[in-house]
Amino acid sequence: MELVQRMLQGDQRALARLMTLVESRGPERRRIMSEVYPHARRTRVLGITGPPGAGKSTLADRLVSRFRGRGLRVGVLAIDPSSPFSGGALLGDRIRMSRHSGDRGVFIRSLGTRGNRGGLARATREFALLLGAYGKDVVIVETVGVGQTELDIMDLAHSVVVVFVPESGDVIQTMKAGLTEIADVFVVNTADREGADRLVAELRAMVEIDPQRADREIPVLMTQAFKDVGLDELDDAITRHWQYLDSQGDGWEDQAFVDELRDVLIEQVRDNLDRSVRDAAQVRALIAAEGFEADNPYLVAERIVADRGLAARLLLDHEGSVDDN
Ligand SMILES: Nc1nc2c(ncn2[C@@H]2O[C@H](COP(=O)(O)OP(=O)(O)O)[C@@H](O)[C@H]2O)c(=O)[nH]1
Ligand SMILES: [Mg+2]
Repeated sequence: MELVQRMLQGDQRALARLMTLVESRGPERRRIMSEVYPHARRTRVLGITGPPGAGKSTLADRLVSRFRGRGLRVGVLAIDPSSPFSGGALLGDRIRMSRHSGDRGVFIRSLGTRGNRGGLARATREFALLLGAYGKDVVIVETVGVGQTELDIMDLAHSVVVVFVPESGDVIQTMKAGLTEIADVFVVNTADREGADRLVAELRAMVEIDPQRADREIPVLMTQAFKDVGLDELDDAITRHWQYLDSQGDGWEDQAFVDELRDVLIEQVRDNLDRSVRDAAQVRALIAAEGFEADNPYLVAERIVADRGLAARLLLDHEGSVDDN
Protein backbone atom coordinates (compact mmCIF):
# COMPACT_ATOMS: atom_id res chain seq x y z
CA MET A 1 0.00 0.00 0.00
CA GLU A 2 1.23 3.44 -0.90
CA LEU A 3 0.11 4.87 2.43
CA VAL A 4 2.18 2.29 4.32
CA GLN A 5 5.22 3.08 2.17
CA ARG A 6 4.86 6.77 2.87
CA MET A 7 4.56 6.11 6.61
CA LEU A 8 7.69 3.93 6.56
CA GLN A 9 9.54 6.80 4.88
CA GLY A 10 8.64 9.06 7.78
CA ASP A 11 5.49 10.79 6.55
CA GLN A 12 3.65 11.67 9.76
CA ARG A 13 0.38 12.45 7.99
CA ALA A 14 0.41 8.98 6.46
CA LEU A 15 0.90 7.57 9.96
CA ALA A 16 -2.09 9.53 11.28
CA ARG A 17 -4.21 8.42 8.33
CA LEU A 18 -3.29 4.75 8.88
CA MET A 19 -4.21 5.08 12.55
CA THR A 20 -7.63 6.40 11.62
CA LEU A 21 -8.17 3.47 9.24
CA VAL A 22 -7.03 0.95 11.84
CA GLU A 23 -9.13 2.53 14.56
CA SER A 24 -12.31 2.35 12.47
CA ARG A 25 -11.80 -1.45 12.30
CA GLY A 26 -12.63 -1.52 8.58
CA PRO A 27 -11.65 -4.42 6.31
CA GLU A 28 -8.46 -2.73 5.04
CA ARG A 29 -7.10 -2.87 8.59
CA ARG A 30 -5.75 -6.41 8.23
CA ARG A 31 -3.93 -5.64 5.02
CA ILE A 32 -2.37 -2.56 6.60
CA MET A 33 -1.19 -4.41 9.70
CA SER A 34 0.13 -7.31 7.66
CA GLU A 35 2.32 -4.90 5.69
CA VAL A 36 3.37 -2.97 8.78
CA TYR A 37 4.20 -5.92 11.02
CA PRO A 38 7.56 -6.89 9.44
CA HIS A 39 8.77 -3.31 9.93
CA ALA A 40 7.71 -2.98 13.54
CA ARG A 41 10.86 -2.68 15.58
CA ARG A 42 11.54 -3.85 19.07
CA THR A 43 9.86 -0.82 20.50
CA ARG A 44 9.63 -0.54 24.28
CA VAL A 45 6.01 -0.15 25.31
CA LEU A 46 5.68 1.62 28.64
CA GLY A 47 2.25 1.61 30.29
CA ILE A 48 1.25 4.30 32.76
CA THR A 49 -2.05 3.68 34.50
CA GLY A 50 -3.87 5.03 37.53
CA PRO A 51 -6.93 7.01 38.62
CA PRO A 52 -7.96 10.22 36.81
CA GLY A 53 -6.00 13.23 37.98
CA ALA A 54 -3.21 11.17 39.54
CA GLY A 55 -0.64 12.96 37.39
CA LYS A 56 -0.09 10.35 34.67
CA SER A 57 0.13 12.85 31.81
CA THR A 58 2.46 15.09 33.80
CA LEU A 59 4.69 12.12 34.59
CA ALA A 60 4.60 11.04 30.94
CA ASP A 61 5.57 14.53 29.86
CA ARG A 62 8.56 14.54 32.23
CA LEU A 63 9.65 11.10 31.06
CA VAL A 64 9.36 12.17 27.41
CA SER A 65 11.87 14.98 28.12
CA ARG A 66 14.33 12.51 29.63
CA PHE A 67 13.91 9.96 26.83
CA ARG A 68 14.34 12.68 24.21
CA GLY A 69 17.45 13.87 26.03
CA ARG A 70 18.94 10.45 25.36
CA GLY A 71 18.01 10.68 21.69
CA LEU A 72 15.12 8.21 21.88
CA ARG A 73 12.17 8.75 19.58
CA VAL A 74 8.90 8.64 21.49
CA GLY A 75 5.22 8.00 20.79
CA VAL A 76 2.50 8.67 23.34
CA LEU A 77 -0.92 7.01 23.22
CA ALA A 78 -3.47 8.47 25.63
CA ILE A 79 -6.31 5.99 26.12
CA ASP A 80 -9.56 7.00 27.74
CA PRO A 81 -12.23 4.28 27.45
CA SER A 82 -14.89 6.68 28.72
CA SER A 83 -14.13 9.32 26.13
CA PRO A 84 -15.89 9.52 22.76
CA PHE A 85 -13.00 11.60 21.45
CA SER A 86 -10.23 10.28 19.34
CA GLY A 87 -7.88 11.69 16.78
CA GLY A 88 -6.36 14.72 18.42
CA ALA A 89 -4.95 14.50 21.90
CA LEU A 90 -7.40 15.04 24.74
CA LEU A 91 -7.39 18.68 25.75
CA GLY A 92 -5.77 18.16 29.15
CA ASP A 93 -3.12 15.88 27.76
CA ARG A 94 -2.40 18.31 24.96
CA ILE A 95 -1.82 21.09 27.47
CA ARG A 96 0.25 18.86 29.75
CA MET A 97 2.44 17.77 26.88
CA SER A 98 2.44 21.00 24.92
CA ARG A 99 6.18 21.39 25.47
CA HIS A 100 6.66 18.52 23.05
CA SER A 101 4.17 19.56 20.39
CA GLY A 102 6.86 21.18 18.24
CA ASP A 103 9.24 18.25 18.61
CA ARG A 104 9.21 16.05 15.51
CA GLY A 105 10.65 13.20 17.59
CA VAL A 106 7.46 12.99 19.64
CA PHE A 107 4.09 11.82 18.33
CA ILE A 108 1.03 12.12 20.58
CA ARG A 109 -2.33 10.51 19.80
CA SER A 110 -5.41 9.73 21.86
CA LEU A 111 -7.94 6.93 21.58
CA GLY A 112 -11.48 6.83 22.92
CA THR A 113 -14.33 4.43 22.36
CA ARG A 114 -15.15 5.21 18.77
CA GLY A 115 -15.02 1.48 18.18
CA ASN A 116 -16.23 -0.87 20.86
CA ARG A 117 -14.53 -1.37 24.19
CA GLY A 118 -13.05 -4.73 23.26
CA GLY A 119 -11.68 -3.17 20.08
CA LEU A 120 -9.87 -0.52 22.09
CA ALA A 121 -7.19 -2.89 23.40
CA ARG A 122 -6.61 -4.25 19.86
CA ALA A 123 -6.44 -0.79 18.33
CA THR A 124 -3.94 0.27 21.00
CA ARG A 125 -1.77 -2.75 20.25
CA GLU A 126 -1.89 -2.01 16.52
CA PHE A 127 -1.08 1.66 17.12
CA ALA A 128 2.00 0.57 19.06
CA LEU A 129 3.06 -1.60 16.10
CA LEU A 130 2.47 1.31 13.71
CA LEU A 131 4.59 3.59 15.89
CA GLY A 132 7.31 0.95 16.01
CA ALA A 133 7.33 0.70 12.22
CA TYR A 134 7.39 4.48 12.03
CA GLY A 135 10.64 4.38 14.00
CA LYS A 136 9.70 5.10 17.60
CA ASP A 137 12.01 3.59 20.23
CA VAL A 138 9.55 4.01 23.08
CA VAL A 139 5.76 4.11 23.12
CA ILE A 140 4.12 5.41 26.29
CA VAL A 141 0.54 4.22 26.74
CA GLU A 142 -1.44 6.22 29.28
CA THR A 143 -4.75 4.76 30.47
CA VAL A 144 -7.25 6.26 32.87
CA GLY A 145 -8.39 4.10 35.76
CA VAL A 146 -7.41 0.69 37.01
CA GLY A 147 -10.34 -1.49 35.89
CA GLN A 148 -10.55 -4.52 33.60
CA THR A 149 -10.34 -2.57 30.33
CA GLU A 150 -7.15 -0.94 31.56
CA LEU A 151 -5.72 -4.29 32.60
CA ASP A 152 -6.47 -5.63 29.09
CA ILE A 153 -4.79 -2.66 27.50
CA MET A 154 -1.82 -2.93 29.84
CA ASP A 155 -1.30 -6.48 28.59
CA LEU A 156 0.59 -5.08 25.63
CA ALA A 157 3.00 -3.02 27.75
CA HIS A 158 6.42 -4.46 28.47
CA SER A 159 6.74 -2.30 31.59
CA VAL A 160 3.86 -0.90 33.63
CA VAL A 161 3.95 2.04 36.02
CA VAL A 162 0.91 2.17 38.32
CA VAL A 163 0.33 5.66 39.69
CA PHE A 164 -1.57 6.48 42.87
CA VAL A 165 -2.25 9.56 44.95
CA PRO A 166 -2.16 9.62 48.77
CA GLU A 167 -5.95 9.20 48.87
CA SER A 168 -5.86 5.92 46.86
CA GLY A 169 -5.73 3.57 49.89
CA ASP A 170 -9.20 2.11 49.28
CA VAL A 171 -8.58 1.38 45.60
CA ILE A 172 -5.45 -0.49 46.55
CA GLN A 173 -7.23 -2.61 49.13
CA THR A 174 -9.86 -3.75 46.61
CA MET A 175 -7.43 -4.35 43.77
CA LYS A 176 -4.50 -5.92 45.56
CA ALA A 177 -4.04 -9.09 43.50
CA GLY A 178 -4.57 -7.45 40.12
CA LEU A 179 -2.15 -4.68 40.93
CA THR A 180 0.91 -6.72 41.80
CA GLU A 181 0.25 -8.82 38.72
CA ILE A 182 0.61 -5.90 36.33
CA ALA A 183 2.84 -3.36 38.12
CA ASP A 184 6.58 -3.20 37.55
CA VAL A 185 6.89 0.12 39.35
CA PHE A 186 4.52 1.82 41.78
CA VAL A 187 4.43 5.59 42.00
CA VAL A 188 2.73 7.69 44.65
CA ASN A 189 2.41 11.07 42.95
CA THR A 190 1.28 14.37 44.47
CA ALA A 191 3.62 13.46 47.32
CA ASP A 192 3.29 17.07 48.43
CA ARG A 193 -0.09 16.06 49.82
CA GLU A 194 -0.63 14.41 53.17
CA GLY A 195 -0.63 10.62 53.48
CA ALA A 196 1.97 9.84 50.81
CA ASP A 197 4.36 8.21 53.31
CA ARG A 198 1.65 5.94 54.67
CA LEU A 199 0.59 4.82 51.20
CA VAL A 200 4.17 4.12 50.18
CA ALA A 201 4.59 1.95 53.30
CA GLU A 202 1.37 0.09 52.48
CA LEU A 203 2.46 -0.57 48.91
CA ARG A 204 5.91 -1.73 50.02
CA ALA A 205 4.32 -4.16 52.48
CA MET A 206 2.05 -5.47 49.71
CA VAL A 207 4.96 -5.95 47.30
CA GLU A 208 7.06 -7.76 49.89
CA ILE A 209 4.50 -10.44 50.68
CA ASP A 210 3.84 -11.26 47.02
CA PRO A 211 5.60 -14.60 46.44
CA GLN A 212 5.48 -14.26 42.64
CA ARG A 213 7.72 -11.24 42.89
CA ALA A 214 10.43 -12.82 45.00
CA ASP A 215 12.81 -12.87 42.01
CA ARG A 216 12.91 -9.12 41.51
CA GLU A 217 12.06 -5.86 43.12
CA ILE A 218 9.01 -3.73 42.41
CA PRO A 219 10.15 -0.24 43.36
CA VAL A 220 7.67 1.99 45.16
CA LEU A 221 8.54 5.61 44.44
CA MET A 222 7.29 9.01 45.53
CA THR A 223 7.00 11.83 43.00
CA GLN A 224 5.83 15.39 42.60
CA ALA A 225 5.43 15.38 38.87
CA PHE A 226 4.46 19.04 38.54
CA LYS A 227 7.78 20.02 40.19
CA ASP A 228 9.83 17.33 38.45
CA VAL A 229 10.69 15.79 41.83
CA GLY A 230 11.42 12.05 41.93
CA LEU A 231 11.45 11.71 38.15
CA ASP A 232 15.13 10.75 37.87
CA GLU A 233 14.41 7.83 40.22
CA LEU A 234 11.41 6.81 38.10
CA ASP A 235 13.48 7.07 34.93
CA ASP A 236 16.13 4.84 36.58
CA ALA A 237 13.56 2.29 37.72
CA ILE A 238 12.17 2.05 34.17
CA THR A 239 15.65 1.68 32.68
CA ARG A 240 16.44 -1.07 35.19
CA HIS A 241 13.25 -2.89 34.19
CA TRP A 242 14.25 -2.70 30.52
CA GLN A 243 17.61 -4.20 31.45
CA TYR A 244 15.80 -6.92 33.40
CA LEU A 245 13.65 -7.73 30.33
CA ASP A 246 16.74 -7.87 28.13
CA SER A 247 18.39 -10.26 30.58
CA GLN A 248 15.41 -12.61 30.32
CA GLY A 249 16.21 -13.60 26.73
CA ASP A 250 13.60 -14.03 24.02
CA GLY A 251 11.23 -16.35 25.84
CA TRP A 252 8.75 -13.61 26.56
CA GLU A 253 8.80 -12.50 22.92
CA ASP A 254 7.81 -15.98 21.75
CA GLN A 255 4.96 -15.84 24.21
CA ALA A 256 3.99 -12.39 22.95
CA PHE A 257 3.94 -13.67 19.36
CA VAL A 258 1.65 -16.58 20.24
CA ASP A 259 -0.67 -14.30 22.22
CA GLU A 260 -0.78 -11.87 19.32
CA LEU A 261 -1.49 -14.59 16.77
CA ARG A 262 -4.32 -15.94 18.91
CA ASP A 263 -5.88 -12.48 19.18
CA VAL A 264 -5.60 -11.82 15.46
CA LEU A 265 -6.94 -15.27 14.58
CA ILE A 266 -9.96 -15.02 16.86
CA GLU A 267 -10.76 -11.59 15.53
CA GLN A 268 -10.45 -12.72 11.92
CA VAL A 269 -12.65 -15.78 12.44
CA ARG A 270 -15.25 -13.69 14.23
CA ASP A 271 -15.20 -10.98 11.52
CA ASN A 272 -15.58 -13.48 8.69
CA LEU A 273 -18.31 -15.43 10.42
CA ASP A 274 -20.08 -12.22 11.28
CA ARG A 275 -20.15 -11.23 7.59
CA SER A 276 -21.52 -14.65 6.60
CA VAL A 277 -24.43 -14.51 9.02
CA ARG A 278 -24.79 -10.77 9.38
CA ASP A 279 -28.56 -10.57 9.13
CA ALA A 280 -31.54 -12.74 9.97
CA ALA A 281 -32.37 -13.37 6.29
CA GLN A 282 -28.91 -14.85 5.70
CA VAL A 283 -29.31 -17.14 8.68
CA ARG A 284 -32.80 -18.26 7.62
CA ALA A 285 -31.61 -18.95 4.09
CA LEU A 286 -28.78 -21.05 5.48
CA ILE A 287 -31.13 -23.08 7.68
CA ALA A 288 -33.54 -23.63 4.77
CA ALA A 289 -30.79 -24.58 2.30
CA GLU A 290 -29.33 -27.15 4.66
CA GLY A 291 -32.72 -28.45 5.78
CA PHE A 292 -31.92 -27.96 9.47
CA GLU A 293 -34.70 -28.10 12.04
CA ALA A 294 -34.82 -24.51 13.12
CA ASP A 295 -36.16 -24.88 16.62
CA ASN A 296 -33.01 -25.35 18.67
CA PRO A 297 -30.09 -22.92 18.17
CA TYR A 298 -27.70 -25.20 20.07
CA LEU A 299 -28.38 -28.15 17.80
CA VAL A 300 -28.28 -26.07 14.63
CA ALA A 301 -24.98 -24.49 15.65
CA GLU A 302 -23.52 -27.87 16.43
CA ARG A 303 -24.56 -29.25 13.02
CA ILE A 304 -23.09 -26.26 11.22
CA VAL A 305 -19.76 -26.64 12.99
CA ALA A 306 -19.74 -30.41 12.43
CA ASP A 307 -20.25 -29.91 8.67
CA ARG A 308 -16.71 -29.11 7.49
CA GLY A 309 -17.70 -27.83 4.08
CA LEU A 310 -20.35 -25.56 5.48
CA ALA A 311 -18.17 -24.32 8.34
CA ALA A 312 -15.32 -23.57 5.94
CA ARG A 313 -17.65 -21.66 3.63
CA LEU A 314 -18.94 -19.52 6.48
CA LEU A 315 -15.39 -18.73 7.58
CA LEU A 316 -14.12 -17.81 4.11
CA ASP A 317 -12.92 -14.25 3.86
CA HIS A 318 -15.33 -12.56 1.48
CA GLU A 319 -13.38 -9.31 1.60
CA GLY A 320 -10.23 -10.76 0.09
CA SER A 321 -7.18 -11.93 1.97
CA VAL A 322 -4.13 -9.92 2.99
CA ASP A 323 -1.82 -11.46 0.39
CA ASP A 324 -3.92 -11.55 -2.79
CA ASN A 325 -2.18 -8.70 -4.59
N1 LIG B 1 -0.23 19.00 43.88
C1 LIG B 1 0.26 18.31 42.85
N2 LIG B 1 -0.36 18.40 41.64
C2 LIG B 1 0.15 17.70 40.60
C3 LIG B 1 1.29 16.88 40.73
N3 LIG B 1 1.53 16.30 39.54
C4 LIG B 1 0.59 16.75 38.69
N4 LIG B 1 -0.26 17.60 39.33
C5 LIG B 1 -1.41 18.30 38.77
O1 LIG B 1 -2.53 17.43 38.81
C6 LIG B 1 -3.41 17.69 37.72
C7 LIG B 1 -3.72 16.41 36.95
O2 LIG B 1 -2.52 15.95 36.33
P1 LIG B 1 -2.54 15.04 35.04
O3 LIG B 1 -1.14 14.76 34.71
O4 LIG B 1 -3.40 15.62 33.97
O5 LIG B 1 -3.26 13.74 35.63
P2 LIG B 1 -3.82 12.45 34.82
O6 LIG B 1 -5.30 12.61 34.74
O7 LIG B 1 -3.46 11.30 35.71
O8 LIG B 1 -3.16 12.40 33.50
C8 LIG B 1 -2.73 18.73 36.88
O9 LIG B 1 -3.29 19.98 37.19
C9 LIG B 1 -1.28 18.66 37.32
O10 LIG B 1 -0.59 19.88 37.15
C10 LIG B 1 1.92 16.81 42.03
O11 LIG B 1 2.90 16.11 42.25
N5 LIG B 1 1.35 17.55 43.03
MG1 LIG C 1 -3.95 12.26 31.56
